[in-house]
Amino acid sequence: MVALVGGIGLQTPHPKTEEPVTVVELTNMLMFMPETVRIRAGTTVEWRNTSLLVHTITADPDLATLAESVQLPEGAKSFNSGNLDAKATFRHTFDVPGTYVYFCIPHEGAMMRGTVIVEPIVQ
Ligand SMILES: [Cu+2]
Repeated sequence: MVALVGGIGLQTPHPKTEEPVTVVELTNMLMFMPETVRIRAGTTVEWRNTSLLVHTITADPDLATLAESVQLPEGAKSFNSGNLDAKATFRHTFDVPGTYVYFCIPHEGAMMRGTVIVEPIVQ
């Protein structure tokens, strides 16, 4: 026999966010999960450090040792989260369409990289 505990749970209402947010996790495996996300221009990616390690989200060629660690569409500004401790989050809104490759400064040698593909807004 299965005992049901708690009865009817209260549903937490969905907060109405002004824009959709795409979540990427920073993992103990030195990977961004998912490694590639596809979003619409003008929307935001939120990175969550669910690992015990310090990571960064870095799309700045000046901070990279390897040229292939960063790719920015023409006209897009570079960005860098700085050190993200365990449980910390970082958000970036992507306005310029194109393909962004970013990396993690402490784990650049381990090729900890992610890709954001930003689709143009279609009317
Ligand atoms: Cu890292």
